[in-house]
Amino acid sequence: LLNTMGTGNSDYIEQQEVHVKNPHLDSLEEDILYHFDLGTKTHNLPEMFGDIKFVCVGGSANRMRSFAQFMHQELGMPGDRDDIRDICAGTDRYSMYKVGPVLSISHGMGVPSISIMLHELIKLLHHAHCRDVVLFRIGTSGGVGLAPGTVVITDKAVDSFFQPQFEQVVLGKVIVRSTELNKGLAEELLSCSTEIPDLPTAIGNTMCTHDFYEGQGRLDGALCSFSTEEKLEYLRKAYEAGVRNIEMESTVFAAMCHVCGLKAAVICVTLLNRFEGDQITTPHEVLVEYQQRPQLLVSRYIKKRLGLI
Ligand code: R2B
Ligand code: URA
Repeated sequence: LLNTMGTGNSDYIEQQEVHVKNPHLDSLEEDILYHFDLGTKTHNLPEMFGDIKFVCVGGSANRMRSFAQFMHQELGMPGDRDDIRDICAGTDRYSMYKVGPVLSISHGMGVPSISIMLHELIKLLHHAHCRDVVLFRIGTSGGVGLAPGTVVITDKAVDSFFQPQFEQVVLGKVIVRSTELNKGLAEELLSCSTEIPDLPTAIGNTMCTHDFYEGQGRLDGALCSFSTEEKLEYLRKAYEAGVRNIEMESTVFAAMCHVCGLKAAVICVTLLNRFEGDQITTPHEVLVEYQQRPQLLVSRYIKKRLGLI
């Protein structure tokens, strides 16, 4: 890349545009981001979103509102944190909140739900001419051999065969994409975690499945086709392959960010240790506190990057 800014500042050279990888988009006169209730003709996307540097996504709409309110406080933003409005209020598919350079969006559960959101999010960042954006998925997961409440920073996002890839059927054929995440970012997050008291954190592989019950080897679904021994054997194999937690979105998140040149990380707290059980029996207040842990970590990273600490 050429340093066209004429500042001699090497930071500019590293700045990355968001790449959409679709030649057909150029010929669209208008792009309607249907599930966000936003569009290139109805909204001034560069004005609304051009200053975004950090995007945080997570499954639940309420949790992503709480994260936005938390960031409002942490960044010392003016106004009342309770007044932050849902930019996607025109649709109940996803919720979106903007706090200065931070965008917080919900993605629902599972690969199809997050993948629809990511198509529209990546196009939004592209239409808004955002540069140098970092994406985080903050979520919950089942731990594999870790104490409940441990924060796992994903090294590799792997599929149910422990392979670092995401497979998608396109026009009746399987397309395979790499799920490589940014190693430097994971290391930086791990280093931030050591500065926060009482935040047990590990780096490990995250397994992404297409189901919460049988797909994650649970014995407590409406259906179960295997024995307790078979379940434990699978979890042991996962552990040996470096898997430390299981969730339902990481592979497609990593794959889409990788293709589009977005620096990305996955940070999920474990709600239970799957070697010990399947049901989530932890009290509600404890679960709420656990779910704040990835938020604390990402907030610290953002504040450091903004020079606030
Ligand atoms: C973690 O939690 C959800 C299932 O309970 C799912 O979205 C995930 O990845
Ligand atoms: N989310 C998952 O996908 N699995 C768990 O076990 C817990 C949360």
